Amino acid sequence: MNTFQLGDSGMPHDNLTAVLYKAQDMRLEQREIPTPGKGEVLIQITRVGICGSDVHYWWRGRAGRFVVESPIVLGHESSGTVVQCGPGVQNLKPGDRVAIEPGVPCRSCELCRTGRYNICPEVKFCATPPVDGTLTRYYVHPADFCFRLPDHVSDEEGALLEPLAVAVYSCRRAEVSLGSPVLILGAGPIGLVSLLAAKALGAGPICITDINGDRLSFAKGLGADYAVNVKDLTPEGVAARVREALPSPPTSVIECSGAVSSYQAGILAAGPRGVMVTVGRGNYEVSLPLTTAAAKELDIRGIFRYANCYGTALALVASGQVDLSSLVTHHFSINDVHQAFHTAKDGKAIKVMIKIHG
Ligand code: 572
Ligand code: ZN
Repeated sequence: MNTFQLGDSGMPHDNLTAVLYKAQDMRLEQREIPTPGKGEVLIQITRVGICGSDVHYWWRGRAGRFVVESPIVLGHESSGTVVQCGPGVQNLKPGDRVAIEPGVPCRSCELCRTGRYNICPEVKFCATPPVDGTLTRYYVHPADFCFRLPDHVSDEEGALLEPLAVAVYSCRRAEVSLGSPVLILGAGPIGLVSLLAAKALGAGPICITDINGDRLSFAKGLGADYAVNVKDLTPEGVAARVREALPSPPTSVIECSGAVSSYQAGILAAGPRGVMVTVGRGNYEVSLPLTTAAAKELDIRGIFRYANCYGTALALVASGQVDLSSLVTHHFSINDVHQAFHTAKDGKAIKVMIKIHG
């Protein structure tokens, strides 16, 4: 049954949208409801999670090299219900609930054709300037970047497939595997979903670090074997504590904090022939003990979002191997979007979820 508001034309008319004009200036306003083109679907958005990058754009007007220069709609962790299909859409129909993979590449360059579409130079990613995101009631997206949710997977879980896709990709790139000792640096949302993904892959024992004791307790509750508080520790001190905790040095290190000292600690703690992936973002330039990395033949690998991970993320949730539900600590309606962003910025929440419909 349709729950969206219908105008005289039989189409919905309320398209309340959260538009960021500049740093700390987000306004709720009505926008035209877009029409799906060839291969696209119109989606009634139901849930949008707030990511750290959304908070950066909102509070500072920029994130990394991307700057808010004209009004932009934030939000890239999203799910919704298809309400209209454009010409040629075969895989979806009105009424289907979907998770939205937010990065759409050119599909034709060498990187796209070889499966690394996340680093396609033409990729258009929701809520990365100048591309609008999903904090809106109605949104158009290519149908093949939408993943139909089975009935037992909630819209909230659908939205959380986005950070889980980051974790799936990180675990793949870090070669996390059955019985492998893993170190996760940083117990924010990405560190926590990486923990869940690594556990689902059968890895272990898993050691996680943070400077916040509450986050570490949360991580323990999610199944971390060891939680190390690294506040006031040097990188050498962190590495020593990790090596005391784990029975053998980690073969996979997933850096999710972006702190220089954390990168350094990861290199020092990693086992010989290990892999360290850099998911966290921090300073443009970072000083690293590269000689130590070389001496143990550590592979340091970059991470840029993900490619080909949404299907796996959905399968992990649908099969019950990953339970994301406890990560959402705060809920808000789109009408309270400002309060939602303040809560996300405060740092006490794990994941803030915005309800748009339903
Ligand atoms: O969920 C995807 C995602 N990717 C992030 C950050 C937040 N969420 N990345 C880190 C920052 N880069 S960026 O290129 N940028 C600010 C757009 O430096 C993108 C990937
Ligand atoms: Zn994100």
